[in-house]
Amino acid sequence: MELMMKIVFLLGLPMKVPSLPPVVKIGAIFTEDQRNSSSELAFKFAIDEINKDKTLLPHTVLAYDIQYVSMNDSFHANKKVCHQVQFGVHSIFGPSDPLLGTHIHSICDALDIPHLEIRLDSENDVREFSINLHPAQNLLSSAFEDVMIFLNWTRIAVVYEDDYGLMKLRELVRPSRNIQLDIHLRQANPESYWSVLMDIKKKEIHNIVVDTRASNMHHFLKGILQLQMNDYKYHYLFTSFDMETFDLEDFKYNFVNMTAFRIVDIEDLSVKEVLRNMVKFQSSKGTRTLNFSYIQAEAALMYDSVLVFAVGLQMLEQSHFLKFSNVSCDNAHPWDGGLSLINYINAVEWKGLSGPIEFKEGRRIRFKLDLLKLKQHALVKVGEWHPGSGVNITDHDAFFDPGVMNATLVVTTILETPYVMMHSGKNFTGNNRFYGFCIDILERVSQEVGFDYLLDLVPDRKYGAHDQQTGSWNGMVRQLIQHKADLAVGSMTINYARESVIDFTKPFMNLGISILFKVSRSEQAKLFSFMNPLATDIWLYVLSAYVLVSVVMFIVAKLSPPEWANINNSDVKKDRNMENQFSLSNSFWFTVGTLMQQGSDLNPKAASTRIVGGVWWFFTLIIISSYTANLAAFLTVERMITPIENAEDLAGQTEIPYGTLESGSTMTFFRDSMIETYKKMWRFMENRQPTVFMPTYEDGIRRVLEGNYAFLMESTMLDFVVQRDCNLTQIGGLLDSKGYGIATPKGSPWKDKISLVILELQEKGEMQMLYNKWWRNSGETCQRNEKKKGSKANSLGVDNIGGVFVVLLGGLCLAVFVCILEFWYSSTKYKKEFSRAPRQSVCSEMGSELCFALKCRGSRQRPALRRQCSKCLPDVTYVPTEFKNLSHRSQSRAN
Ligand code: CWD
Repeated sequence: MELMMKIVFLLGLPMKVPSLPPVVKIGAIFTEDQRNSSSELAFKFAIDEINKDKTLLPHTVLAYDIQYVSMNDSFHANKKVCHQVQFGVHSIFGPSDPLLGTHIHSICDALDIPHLEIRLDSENDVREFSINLHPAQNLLSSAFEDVMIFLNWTRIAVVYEDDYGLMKLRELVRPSRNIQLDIHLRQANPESYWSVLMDIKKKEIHNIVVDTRASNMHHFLKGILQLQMNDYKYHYLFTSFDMETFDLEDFKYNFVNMTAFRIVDIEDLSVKEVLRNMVKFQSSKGTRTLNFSYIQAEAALMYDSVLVFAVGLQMLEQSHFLKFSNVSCDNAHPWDGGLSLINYINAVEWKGLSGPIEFKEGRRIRFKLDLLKLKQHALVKVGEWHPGSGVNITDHDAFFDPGVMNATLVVTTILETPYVMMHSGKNFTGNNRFYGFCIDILERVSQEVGFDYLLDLVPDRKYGAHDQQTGSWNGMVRQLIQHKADLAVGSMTINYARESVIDFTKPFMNLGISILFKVSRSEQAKLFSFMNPLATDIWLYVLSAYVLVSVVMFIVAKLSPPEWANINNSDVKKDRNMENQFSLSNSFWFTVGTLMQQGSDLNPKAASTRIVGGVWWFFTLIIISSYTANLAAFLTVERMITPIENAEDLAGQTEIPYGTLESGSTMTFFRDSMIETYKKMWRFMENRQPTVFMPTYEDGIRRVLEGNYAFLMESTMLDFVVQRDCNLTQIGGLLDSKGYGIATPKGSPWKDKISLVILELQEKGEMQMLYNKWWRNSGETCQRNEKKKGSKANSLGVDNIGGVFVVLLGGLCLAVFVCILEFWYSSTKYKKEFSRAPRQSVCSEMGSELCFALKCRGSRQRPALRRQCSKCLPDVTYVPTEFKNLSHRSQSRAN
């Protein structure tokens, strides 16, 4: 039916001859407190407008009857409505009171009289004869929820005034919504606002949803002022659509956050036009409830409801005949024209003072809410909310732009050289007491972002650690969580646990944990420290090379013919008594002489022996020069005895206790680590008595200097102390990697602004300049440390000089090969000379030669060329077996 009406209307096809009575009567119910209110005015003005308009209902005049009822007096309200019904009204308007509205609706429903309402209906059920212009409660709840999601609210207080207020907000506070909210519900009235607000303040809840009567709003606002809950930390979300009508002058300059929706866009030109006419109308009636700049939502809805009724009538006029309403409460007989009228009103699509209007089953499904935020000059529109499309924020800075707030922030800090230090003496007061790297950064940041600050030391002198037993935090983290400070500045490490309860800016410094230890004593000079330049295995290899080369020299020399010289210096062919200078002892003497760079009288003559000599000389050259160079390094470098080299060494021993700063991120790093070595270290630290956790890092350094203690500390600080105290040193590298940041309470509007400045300072190099100022540009730097750092001498091992052994072996192989060639050449030549000599292979000849050399040990006479072995065996000429026969024959021939 409804659809059919719409289609007929749109096509402009009348179903039957249109006709409206010349006077259409309507009734309105207002509560006593609405007498002469803007709503009543808007009602009358709307009727006046419609009656004057010659296009809307040209042949019909609207006549109205207004009745006033007391709040909660449903009996008289019902009686008055019945009276209006008797009078023949075609519809009833109002009241806006939810409870009275329900009673009156039941009469309209029973008599089929259209009921045009402007109240927030907490019921979601369909009401057949009701057209409600107020946005439905479930849609409003979605709007508030979207804003809370946008604002990242996690903990809120809801202040409502009467039970109906709670019913109104029940969608909002219902669990299992899209957001996880910690909600504190508080019912309040003007007498209890103060105590309720005080309670909220004590609980440190900063996000508050306020649902109070418009008439009591000024009491509530007064309470906020009295309790000084009017700074930027607090955010109030009002459910009223009329925040623009309240005096917020006292709140504009304290940066308190106040947010609300409005349903009337007073900047809209058509709204302004209607308002102007309404004000003129009001003047003609002699009342002064409206001004040109705003109108209450209720009045706007009332105006729109009358217009919607008139448009519905107009639509009905084109297709229906509007019957007289001749019903009465007495016989409860419904009006048969009511259904058509309500259907036509339900089909109206209109743009009124309260924005676009469209209904579905009497409920308003189209409207627009403007999101307002209090800024310094006024409440300004910062976004919109539409059913179905959610919140669209057009001015993010209104919520997160701390730059415009010239606020004074409380900054908590902790003393730690060179980050934050303190001047002593009475001349320094307030912020001037503090100086250091972080104070310089804070000063730059405050200038750029535009805030003043008050620096104060954290009472418990701790950075902040989570107590796993009590679940509470201490130190600067606690100050931020409790909103006792707005910023925490110092060497405050960003870590997972902290980031889940507070916010951090981008890091301004990067670091890791390292080990601080006392510089070890110099190593005592040792009797055999001359051995240090070469590793032990190199010494052994040199010794082996010496033996090998000497033996090879001996063998090669024996086999190599040019090494054999005539004893008598006579003709070699005639005198076969030859000698060889490379006996075994001479060979060893030759190699040791060259190894010691002294030489010997022995000079190799054959190519093979010269090759052996050459590679050996090369070998000794490299070994001796490497040894000499490294010896120089060893003599200039002080050798340190370091019992630990890294964290694993620390973990693997129990003699040297080690610890961290108490309640700092270094301690929690070990406590929460999943790495086995660090877990082990934590178990050690936890159980060690007396405690290894130091209350300040100065105590840690003092204990390190006392000896037998390693302090696990942050590398930036470690650099600082090691540069200044030559007795301290860093052991090993970094165990982790992290950064220092400026901490803020969760959701703080300052975080992003400060992060931007930090990034800017880093990119411009100012951060590095500040670092140099506090770390490097001080005369206290320890020089010895610098010198020691790069000058550590190590024994030369196979990795360094192993190649020379390879060259030596290659040379020896070459020498043996050349020796074989020489021997083969000589042997061939001899056989040609003595053609009668029996044929013998080179190998067996070499074997014989070697055998001869070994048997004769010191002999320098050579059998292969058939020299006599007079010295070896004076009576026997040593001849290899193959030559024996020939030798005998030549001897018998000689005899
Ligand atoms: N902090 C720490 O835990 N160890 C250290 O060596 C130093 Cl110098 C400081 C504190 C840490 N920066 C924190 O924020 O907890």
